[in-house]
Amino acid sequence: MSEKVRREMPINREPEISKLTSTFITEDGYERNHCAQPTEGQLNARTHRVLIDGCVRNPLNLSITGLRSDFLQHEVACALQCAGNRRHDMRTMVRDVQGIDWSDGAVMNCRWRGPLLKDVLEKAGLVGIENTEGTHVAFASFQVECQEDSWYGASIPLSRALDPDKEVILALERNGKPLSVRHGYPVRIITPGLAGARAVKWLDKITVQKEESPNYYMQRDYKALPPQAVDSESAEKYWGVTPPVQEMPVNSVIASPRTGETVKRNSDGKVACHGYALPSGDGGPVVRVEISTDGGRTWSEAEFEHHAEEGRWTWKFWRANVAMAPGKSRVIVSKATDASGQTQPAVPNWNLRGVCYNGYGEARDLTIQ
Ligand SMILES: Nc1nc2c(c(=O)[nH]1)N[C@H]1C(S)=C(S)[C@@H](COP(=O)(O)O)O[C@H]1N2
Ligand SMILES: [Mo]
Repeated sequence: MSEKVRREMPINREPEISKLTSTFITEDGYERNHCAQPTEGQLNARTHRVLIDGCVRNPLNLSITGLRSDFLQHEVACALQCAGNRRHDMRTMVRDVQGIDWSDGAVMNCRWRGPLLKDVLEKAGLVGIENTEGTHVAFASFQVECQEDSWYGASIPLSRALDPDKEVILALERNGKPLSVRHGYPVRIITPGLAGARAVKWLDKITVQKEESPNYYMQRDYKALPPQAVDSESAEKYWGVTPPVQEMPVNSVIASPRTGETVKRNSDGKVACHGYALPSGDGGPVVRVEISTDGGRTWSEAEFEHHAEEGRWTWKFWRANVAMAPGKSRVIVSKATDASGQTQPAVPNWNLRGVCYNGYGEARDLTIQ
């Protein structure tokens, strides 16, 4: 199978799962855009500025050189995933949903580097605002008009932005190199543990404010609506009362074998499987992955591959050899648990936009030989 381009314009693509899980640090990552990508010529690291405004004492107008040289550079390894990752499973396992039909590849595990958002906000100095629940730090990109709004924006609670342990950064580099245009050049937000939608690319402005970002993608998208919202019309009254997706749930996926495959057992009568597992928002790292071949009645524990870059925000790669008798229509499922005790449900609640699907990882319809 080749990589899948989900929508050409704007570009939305995910790598093929075997390629994605062939390296712990992802070079070729998925791309999710609600607008056309800015052109190379449009963005220029020498002239680009990030404005810091809102409830701050000294509004700042920061250059990329300034972001690099006036602040300590912080590196964080984390998974960045679209909240719509695995939407295909919610659509096929539960009920139809609205949104791009992502398989398991709308996630990448990278090293990101740049100043901590906290340090930038402290330089601007907060004023006239209390660090209460509703207080947010909003991110905006005005580079290209989006499909549903004229700009792209998102926000996170101020408390998260100010907490150095949450490692929210203005990323200038990915995997040791300056960002590419497709992943946010010259600067993007990285919010470990949170939905990719909050990691605003081509960042122009950061605003400390008393409410969430008013942007469409914060208010009318990326929300796990209650099951009573079954179509666009019935969803209307729930958008305003449903919180935006922030922390992502614990998850795991079986990268091999894949649904529909014919698998030859090893000489010891076992089937080799492997995949990735992701921690819940702040609950990482993943501490256990279990595999079942009898629909979840009994489980055996998978082994982790260890990597120098692994940490509380990264994915983990797991492997298992499971005993299976030859036969058709066989199923293998995986279940991850993280350090906070969060564990995957067999099937999560359905929601109209198909966000945050974290049912058991599944390989169905296997022929075992
Ligand atoms: N400016 C801007 N930032 C954006 C988006 C966008 O469309 N425009 N998409 C968001 C979404 S929904 C996701 S999942 C991630 C995807 O990041 P990537 O394209 O680098 O994989 O970027 C986020 N930041
Ligand atoms: Mo996304």
